[in-house]
Amino acid sequence: MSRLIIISNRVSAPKDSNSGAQGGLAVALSAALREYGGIWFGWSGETTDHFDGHINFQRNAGVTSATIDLEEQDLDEYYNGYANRTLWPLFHYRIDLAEYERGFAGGYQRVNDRFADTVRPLIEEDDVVWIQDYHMFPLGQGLRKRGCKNRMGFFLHIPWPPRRLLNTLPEAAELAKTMFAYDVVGFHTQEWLESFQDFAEKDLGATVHDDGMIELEGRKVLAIAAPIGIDAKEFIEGANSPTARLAYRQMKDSAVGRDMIVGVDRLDYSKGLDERFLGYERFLERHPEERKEVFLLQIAPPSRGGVESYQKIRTTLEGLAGRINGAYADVDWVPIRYVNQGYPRDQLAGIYRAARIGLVTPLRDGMNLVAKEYVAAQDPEDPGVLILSRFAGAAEQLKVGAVLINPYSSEEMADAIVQGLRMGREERLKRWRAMMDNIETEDVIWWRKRFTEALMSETVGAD
Ligand code: GDG
Repeated sequence: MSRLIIISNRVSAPKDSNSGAQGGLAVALSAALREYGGIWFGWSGETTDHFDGHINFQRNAGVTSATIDLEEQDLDEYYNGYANRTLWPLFHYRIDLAEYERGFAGGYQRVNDRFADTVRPLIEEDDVVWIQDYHMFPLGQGLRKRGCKNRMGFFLHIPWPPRRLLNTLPEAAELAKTMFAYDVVGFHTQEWLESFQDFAEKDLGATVHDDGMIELEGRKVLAIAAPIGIDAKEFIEGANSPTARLAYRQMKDSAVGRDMIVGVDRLDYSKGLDERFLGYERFLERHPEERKEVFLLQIAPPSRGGVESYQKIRTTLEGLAGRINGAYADVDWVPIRYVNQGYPRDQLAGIYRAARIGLVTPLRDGMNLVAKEYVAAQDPEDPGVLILSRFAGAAEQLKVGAVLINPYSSEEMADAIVQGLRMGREERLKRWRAMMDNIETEDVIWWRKRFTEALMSETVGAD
């Protein structure tokens, strides 16, 4: 069996999986590496004065990781620059926040070349290479230039934006062309896949075939939609663990009979946090009878503090939370508990379970795993209600049971909160069951199998 070489910006070793704010990748990919063997390659998170290509190998819980240090300038231009000030906002439809600087583009290419140079010698003839996310678009091309003939796949964890937005990026065409170095490219949803097909066809002149193959200048890539899931079994177990039970009990006690609404998000403008606060404010304003009957717990561990727009969102949210609490709080009640720190996974599961409503309202999100985790953590006898943005990738799968809303409309959000609070047990059960069917079937194992099987199938392969 082929080994798997996974490459991503950061390597999340399994020992880290129970602490702090975690991206959605760690659990899924460690499991894949345990099954196939191989290496997880990426940036160590450390800087060095002078990049020398030194690789640090480690083995934890059955997973081998190989990491390199990068220079300060790399971080400024590649990570804080092109990845998080150019691509992240653009791919989340925020061209108002996207910064187009040649220095960022240059640094991004340089770091991808550094990755290619250092990982190339680790790749053996039969290995299958699977590259993750927007930090690494050109890496496949870099490896091909260095003679790598292996099967190579790429998975994008964020949306692929509509072509009219993508075309604001000066090097849009070059970036999109890098996708043709791969044998398989994957997106979470049909919508992101179609946006890529559209760009490939209209802007690159590629041909989109009915079987999912896209052909450009003699290169064929299979483009698929493969929505990522959660490790449902593990999460349900976690939600029943002693830690989760304790967290549940403590939340219930501190709620003193009030209904809790919960939001859990990295502090990121794509997650629609200000809009969420505004929607909740509208709810309080329109429904005086509900005040003091509910409260909103927003957990938002800070992320990407080195980027200005992230510092700004923090200030905005503090202002909004202060304003709303100032306007409505009483001696025995605070409408918003706004917390800027992360919690261990099991504790989070208990908190999800204690919430009558899960409020997941991104303005745009590749998938959104919190929506799935909230559902999986619920009490099967008395589940809560998921209110979900129609612009989250997860809406494609969870529309069967979630209350879908447009997060830009505070009125829709306010109405949905009332609907959630008043929803009877029978309807909650029906909706929850429908979502659980999907979450349990299309879980993270299903996702990685769907991708790796496509990558290893006979119909694809390097020429
Ligand atoms: C990207 C895409 C896509 C959050 N706070 C705490 C904590 N978290 C965990 C959640 C969840 C994860 O972080 C966040 O995953 P999301 O999917 O919601 O969002 P991104 O980080 O933006 O991830 C996204 C994902 O990649 C996977 O492809 O779904 O669309 O943007 O698992 O639970 N975890 C702990 N404590 C916290 O306080 N332990």
